[in-house]
Amino acid sequence: MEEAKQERKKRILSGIQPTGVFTLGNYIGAIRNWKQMQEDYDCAYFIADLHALTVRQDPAELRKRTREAFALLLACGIDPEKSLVFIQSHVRAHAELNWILCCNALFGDLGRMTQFKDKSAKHADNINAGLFTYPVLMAGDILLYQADYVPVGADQKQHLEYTRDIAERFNRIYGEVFKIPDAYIPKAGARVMSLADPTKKMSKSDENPNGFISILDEPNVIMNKFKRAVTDSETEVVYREGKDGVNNLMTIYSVMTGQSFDEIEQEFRGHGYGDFKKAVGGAVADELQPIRDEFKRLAGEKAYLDGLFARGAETAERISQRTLTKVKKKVGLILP
Ligand code: ATP
Ligand code: LTN
Repeated sequence: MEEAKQERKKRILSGIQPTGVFTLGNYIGAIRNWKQMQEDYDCAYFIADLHALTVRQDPAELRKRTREAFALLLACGIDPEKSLVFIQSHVRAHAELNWILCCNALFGDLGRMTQFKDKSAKHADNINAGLFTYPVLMAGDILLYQADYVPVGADQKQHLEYTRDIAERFNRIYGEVFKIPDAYIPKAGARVMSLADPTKKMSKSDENPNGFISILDEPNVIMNKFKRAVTDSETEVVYREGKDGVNNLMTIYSVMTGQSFDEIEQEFRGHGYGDFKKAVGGAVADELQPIRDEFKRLAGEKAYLDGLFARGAETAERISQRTLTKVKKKVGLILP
């Protein structure tokens, strides 16, 4: 987020939780686009460690994963010379704005969020207040940076609509403070499905490792997971309603190769699923190879990463304080 470019370029902001090694779903639905957007937008990307606390975490493990997630972003091509990259909890304004927004967030609206319903069913022993107000913290993340676009997968669409609603309500009550952001959801790959159950979203917290490709999986592991991917009892590689497994593989292959579904159908006409799965696995393994190599290299660069944490925090602090100061004035808090 270079100051000089702020007038010309639209702002992008997005975050990812440090809840595990990123999956091919995170990569295709979000990070791959984040990388491409760096050229044309003023981008800010962060590790949402405060959001990760909504689910019980082992403290040492969370610290390790947060570091790892930051390095993974860099390995995926997020360039700290082009984009602002930071850790959410390093920037105080996120937690502060969260409180003020929470006092303007309605219980009924939050109870309707599908992610809250899904996660409370999954973690029935820990339905905490943070899980409930998760979308408010997320809205604050976005609004602090006055983002124009928020690139996310389809599962976050409802949270983006919520962000717009709470921003509009706040602006109506207190006067214009927040820019109203738009979700940026990719046309292809917004919802990559599990390889083990193509009716379910691919998720890094899935207990079955055959359901997801981790972006650090070795090529032979990737090939094996694709070989085992659930499809159907037909043999034709075509994109059609009801062929969830094949549709998912075609989507992945299309994003990896840039080919349309028609072109893919032609390429595999007369071949069985076996050849097709091999081709998808190969294309994914090739795309992920440089990421794995770069991640291994970064693992030895502790001081470099620490330096980036500090630099990112400082810039994010400066940008976020501008909005937070306006908000505090509007709601009637005395500035220190
Ligand atoms: P968890 O399993 O811990 O809930 P997650 O894999 O859903 O995590 P998040 O950190 O919640 O990952 O999401 C990071 C980004 O990746 C978000 O923009 C989200 O929309 C996107 N994303 C997550 N899963 C997929 C998927 N299967 N397909 C496409 N995009 C996805
Ligand atoms: N909830 C998001 C992570 C996230 C985020 C954000 C994404 C937290 N704050 C702000 C975009 C903008 C998720 O992917 N589960």
